[in-house]
Amino acid sequence: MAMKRAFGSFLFLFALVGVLSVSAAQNVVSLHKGYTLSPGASQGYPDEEYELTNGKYGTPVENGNAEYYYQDPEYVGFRGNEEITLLLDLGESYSSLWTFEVGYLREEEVGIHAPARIAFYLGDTEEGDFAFLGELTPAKTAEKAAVASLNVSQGQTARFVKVVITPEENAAWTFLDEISVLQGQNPATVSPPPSGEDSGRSSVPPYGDTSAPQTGDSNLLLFVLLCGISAIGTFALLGRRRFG
Ligand SMILES: [Ca+2]
Repeated sequence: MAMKRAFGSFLFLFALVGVLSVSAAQNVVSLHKGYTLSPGASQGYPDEEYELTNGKYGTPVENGNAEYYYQDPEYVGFRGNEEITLLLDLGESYSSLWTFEVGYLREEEVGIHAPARIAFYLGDTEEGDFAFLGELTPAKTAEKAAVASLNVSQGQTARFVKVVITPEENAAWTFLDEISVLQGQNPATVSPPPSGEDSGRSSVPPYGDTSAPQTGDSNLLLFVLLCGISAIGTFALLGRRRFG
């Protein structure tokens, strides 16, 4: 019996450590950092107090019988199809940067289109050279609000991140709600939690074609395995309490 208890406790602790290390695998280093936008946001849908790095995402706003995301002031709107450049200053140089994300809206009934392309560049100084990191073609998912993620195959080091967003040719508007740079362990070797703590949004990958390799199904397998071990450990402990 004592052996069984010890085994149950071991499994529980093992699973707990696994789950904790998964959630601590990546850290959002862009949170509340400053940036410049060129061109600036539209006056009707302005960027107040660095909304694109505040960790918050837009949610639907009720309007009569309909719900529209674009009416949430969390969105920053850009009119027309002019290229948008965001230059993010992380404040200091960070290493082990693995994931680069842009939250965007696709609400075509009101003229808001998903970006045609999103490209990322890294630099050490604001005025210096920027090296091309990768490019995404955001997918037209069923969900209106989505996050395009670039996972790179080598951890990067940089202080400045330049994000160039190319609107669709016929887009009247482009709406963005968050730009994130994540630091930590290679997400290809550690499973992400099922949903982000900050976003409250599904992490179903919205990405289409990308020049950087994507992570494989092994992440999901690892996560399911950890959940299974956690369940077994919990049941073992419960059994111990009930019958021990
Ligand atoms: Ca935001």
